[in-house]
Amino acid sequence: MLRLAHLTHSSCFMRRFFLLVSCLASVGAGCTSDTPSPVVTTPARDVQAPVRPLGEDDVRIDPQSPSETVILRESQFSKRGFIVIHLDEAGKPGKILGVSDVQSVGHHGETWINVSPSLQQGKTYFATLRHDNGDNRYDPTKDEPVKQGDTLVQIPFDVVAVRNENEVASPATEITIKNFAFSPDTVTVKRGTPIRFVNADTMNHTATSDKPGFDSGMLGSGQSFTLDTGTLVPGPYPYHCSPHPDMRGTLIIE
Ligand SMILES: [Cu+2]
Repeated sequence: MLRLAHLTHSSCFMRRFFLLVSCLASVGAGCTSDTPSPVVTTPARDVQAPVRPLGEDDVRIDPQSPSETVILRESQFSKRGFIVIHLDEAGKPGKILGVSDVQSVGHHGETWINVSPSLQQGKTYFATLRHDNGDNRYDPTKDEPVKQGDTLVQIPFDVVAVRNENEVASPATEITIKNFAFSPDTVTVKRGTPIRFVNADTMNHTATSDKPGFDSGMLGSGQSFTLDTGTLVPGPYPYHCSPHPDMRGTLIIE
């Protein structure tokens, strides 16, 4: 009897203890001691970092891959302006590597900015903003740097490994060469997705980009060539077969 009473008391104490813990765990969720709320366990992987709200003049940039193109996730302008990409110099925006086209007022989705020299893995860069003086041309002596209060808007970003896990995991996309044609003749892939050209014809063919980009070399019947698109700047790549220039296709790297 005594032992049972002790147990009951003890489990009551434990219940209160867990209630307290669950209250502490859900601070901000409106838990009070009067209304015990169910304990909800959220797997850590589902917890997402809070997204910084976009300011009225602002850009959002994910970590970038080493390449000649900075891909901004989104941006916003209260006046027409430019996005400027800088080298990091002692923790501040330094030498300019690239400038966007003039950006209209309002919100913009993905924006690409070519930079030179290209982004290097392990380095930090900055994006800053300028408001255009009205001539639609970037001129650092005339276009005012954008500030928030007294502080310059400057967004740092890192350059990380060439590919993330998802890109490594993505299977090769296959393009078949048959009856003097590329099939499918237009393919869009994320940069980093391998493209495999398979010559299923009896003739020799190539897959050769019109502008500098890629060239399979001559592929005999049954041979294949795998293109590493991680080395290509995003954009459209019209291509052809060298011996049969009427054979045409387009590869679009996102
Ligand atoms: Cu051909």
